Formats: sequence, structure tokens, C-alpha cells
Amino acid sequence: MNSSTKRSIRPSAWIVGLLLVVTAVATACGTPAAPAMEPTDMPAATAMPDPTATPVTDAMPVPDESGEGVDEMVVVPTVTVMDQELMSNTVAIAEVVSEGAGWLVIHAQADGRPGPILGYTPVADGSNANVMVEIDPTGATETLYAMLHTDGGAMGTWEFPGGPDTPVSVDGMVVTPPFMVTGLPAAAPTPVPPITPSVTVTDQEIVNGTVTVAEVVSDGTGWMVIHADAGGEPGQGVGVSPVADGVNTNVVVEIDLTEATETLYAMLHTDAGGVDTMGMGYDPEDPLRSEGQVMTVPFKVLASNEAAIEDVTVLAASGEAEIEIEDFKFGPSTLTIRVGTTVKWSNKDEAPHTATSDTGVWDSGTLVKGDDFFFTFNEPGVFPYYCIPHGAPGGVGMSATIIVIQ
Ligand SMILES: [Cu+2]
Repeated sequence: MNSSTKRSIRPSAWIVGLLLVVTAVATACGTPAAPAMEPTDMPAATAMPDPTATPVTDAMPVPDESGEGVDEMVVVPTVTVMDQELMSNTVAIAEVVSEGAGWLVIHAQADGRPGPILGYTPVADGSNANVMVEIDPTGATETLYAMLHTDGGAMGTWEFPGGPDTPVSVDGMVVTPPFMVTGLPAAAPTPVPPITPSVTVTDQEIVNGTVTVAEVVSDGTGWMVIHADAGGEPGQGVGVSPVADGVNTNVVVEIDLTEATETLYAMLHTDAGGVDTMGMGYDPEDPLRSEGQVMTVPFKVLASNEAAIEDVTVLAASGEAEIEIEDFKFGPSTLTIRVGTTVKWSNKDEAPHTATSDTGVWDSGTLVKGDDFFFTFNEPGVFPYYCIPHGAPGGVGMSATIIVIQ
């Protein structure tokens, strides 16, 4: 439906453009001279003042101000556009020279380059003056790009992206001059829906002792508090991070691994403490965001690698988890287990390896192919380790991490 809306707009913009040109021609050269008044005669407009200068044909003698007389047969695609004020959501392109039928496409700017398409209109073979393009003003940026595309497939049908109506390049450069527009609709006032606080969080691994809350929408400054599970309900807080007024994405909260549980709760609190609390002055008395909305979202701590070996109950209250040493890697590279779990390392490589704690908690010694090593984790925490021949403490080379939670 989107494209049909655009299509219904386009011809009218096109006609407006033609009318402007025709009027300009008529006023420029008095009344009777204007020959035929056909759109295809537009290129002749520049030559008008000299009545003998019939379009095309011989080159030399006619003093052509534009100096293009010689090249007349070779169409070099160009787009000429001035900075301008946006009027009626329409931009005007002073001249478009197209080799064959084409499209003039207006792009917003993104990352300093042409970004999303805001509007487009067909252009004819040859020179098109004062091409008007209606654009979607909501996506408009101060800098826009006027890009020339071919009309390569069905004539008059916009087939891009994925179709044949591709950008036109000259000497390897896409013909897409930037220009500035003023008078953009003020971005802010239009959409100011009332902020509805929300918390979006997914099941996840614990990474470096942190969890990440995908999105927190807070009405005023607040706190994202992670709570441990206490019999199916949020229990004690195990981590907190400030959130700003509005939308916060990827809020990282460091959590106390010794108190973390398999199910955690992400809870949005207000910052009722007044002015100076955004440092880390979370007050447990700060009330919950409420007003009927669910501001407490449970999520699960996952075993950290899909490659976690089958039939091993990672996160079991006790039991055994296995780490395979293969291709000079520990797999999974991060393993999350519960206190009391025994981890078994198995070397599947021809090369000898070790599993050696960064902090001296354990050291397997050399494991040749087929050797296993077992260690039981009775304390919660984060335990980085490495292989002595192929790695080093601090995550260098062949190394991995075990996270132990309650
Ligand atoms: Cu090794």
C-alpha cells in the first residue's frame, strides 16, 4: 500500500515540474517563439536566446555559453541540486541529465552517506529541469542525496532494491550529490507519546559477572535492580544499575554471583532519592514502578554455550559438567554451573594441554589425548583458566571461564 500511495503522488509532482519548466521557457523567450512546447524540447531552453541555434547538429560556430555544444551527442549523467528549503514535503532538483529513462531518488543521510530512500520520481532521457520529488519528511535529514537510478526493468515501475533500477555511476562514482534542506518538520514535537515504563529482558548467559537487560523504558530516572529467586518470587537484590529517563538499551548490571539464582528478576524501580543519586545511591526503599504495569520480568541464566555437552545438566544443583578440549579450544569456553558441580575436562586433541586456574585454584597438569581431569567447584565465583603450553592467564590464547552460581 505504501508504494501505491507514492505512485499516486508521483505523476502530479512530475506534472508540476513540467509546468514550471514550461512557464519558465515561456517567460524567458517572449511569447510566440516557443516552438512546440514539448517536454522533449527542454534541452533547447538554454539555447533559446539565439534563434539560429537549433538544437543538436553542428557544433563549432555557435557561441555556447555552457560550452557543451561539442558534447551534445554524449550524454553524461549528472544531477544538479541546490540547498533549499523544504516546501510541501517536496524537494526541487535543478537539473537531472539521464542517459535513457531513469529515476531521481532522494535519500536521507546515514553515517555520512546516502541512507534510507525518502522519495523518487521518474526522469526522462536527456535533460530534465526542475525535477520535483515528494519525500517522506519524517525520515528527512538536514543533508539529503539526489541519486540518479536507471529505469532498467519495466518502464515506469520502480524496481529497487533487488531489481534492475540500480544507481547510475560515472567513472565509478554514483551520481548522488548531497544538498542541504531547511524547514524540516521539527523532529521532537511530533511524536511524544507518554512514556510507558517497560522492561524487556531475555534468558541469557552470565558474561563477565554481568547480565544485560535488553531495554528499560523508565518514566524519570530509575534503577534496574536484579533480584534473585526466592521460592518463585523476587528475593534479595543481587545487582543494580541506574537507568535514565526514557529508553535505555542494553543495560548491563553487574551481579553478585554468590547470590545469583538460575531464575533472576529484572525489576524497574523509581529513583525517588531526589537529585544526587545517580551515582550508586540506590535506596532499597525506592518504590517499584507500578501503576498497574508489570515492571518485574523473570529471566533465566543459561548455560553459556549451545555446545554444552548433551546429557550434562548444567546448572544442576550438583552433578557433572564436561568440557571438551579439542582443536586447541575449551568447549564450552564459558560454562555456568551451580555450586557443587564437578567439571570434567577431556582432552580429545593429539596435542597435550592443561586446564590451569588463573588464580591457582586448580591445575590439571599435562593431559594427553584421552586423559580426563575432574574438579569440583564448592565456591561461587568466576574462574578463568588457561592451557599452559597454549595460553596464559587473563584470557590469553587458549583459555576459558567457569562461572559458579549458588
Ligand atoms: Cu593447550
